[in-house]
Amino acid sequence: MAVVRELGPEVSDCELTHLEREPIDVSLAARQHAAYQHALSEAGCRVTSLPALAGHPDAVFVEDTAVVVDEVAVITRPGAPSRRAEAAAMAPVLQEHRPLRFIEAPGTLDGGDVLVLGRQVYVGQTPRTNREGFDQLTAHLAPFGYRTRPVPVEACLHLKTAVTAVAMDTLLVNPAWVDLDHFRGVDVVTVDPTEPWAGNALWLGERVVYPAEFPKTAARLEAAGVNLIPVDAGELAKAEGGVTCCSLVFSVAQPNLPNPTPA
Ligand code: CIR
Repeated sequence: MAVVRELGPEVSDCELTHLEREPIDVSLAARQHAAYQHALSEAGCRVTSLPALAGHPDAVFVEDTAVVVDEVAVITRPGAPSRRAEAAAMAPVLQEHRPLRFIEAPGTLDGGDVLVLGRQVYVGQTPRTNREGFDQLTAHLAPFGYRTRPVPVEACLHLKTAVTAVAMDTLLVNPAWVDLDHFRGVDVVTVDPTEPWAGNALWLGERVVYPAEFPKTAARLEAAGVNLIPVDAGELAKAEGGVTCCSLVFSVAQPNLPNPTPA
């Protein structure tokens, strides 16, 4: 299942940390977001689309509001105060699928800083995610056998701006923004050095949703056997959002199928 949220006209007033503000073409961004949802469906996701959240310019970036694993959903407390209400709005949606846990003050944590690879959880140390947030996440996930590891991040917003999974045992990494030593024992594809923003890919099992804006890194991924679904993601990239940021993806039980007719 993939939960997304429609974007509203206020997206132009988004938080920005590393980029200069550029005008966002809201109607183009909405068309690209619709194509992104189509790509999620093509990859096998059932897409639940929530309405835009008025007064919250960054609410389209639902990834930051929760960390969902098979056993539990941890509702975050985003590092940007302007984004805190987005997490509260996600809680009732996820409550239908998982028991909930919460990051509480003074902890802060953005979902974009949390990379789950099997039972190993890498957590970015960024201005959005503090030590208390890391410790609370660790306490919520440890009972289910997850190990957390803090990872310093340089020069970009979130851990997953710099590193994401593209297969069960393969990471896509920009080594200029995160130290490869943290990922020893895992296969790594590095981004093309001329495409520093290319480290954010959305792994959905057999397919990987990936921005069309990074052809050189896409060629590296394809050479490594990764099956890409390209999407145009340029408009929301101006808001520092990538392809993982716009969805929360998790497994749900198959709906009950009718009993087979006895022979
Ligand atoms: C922000 O600064 O919070 C938004 N403009 C971008 C959030 C992107 N989310 C993500 O990388 N998970």
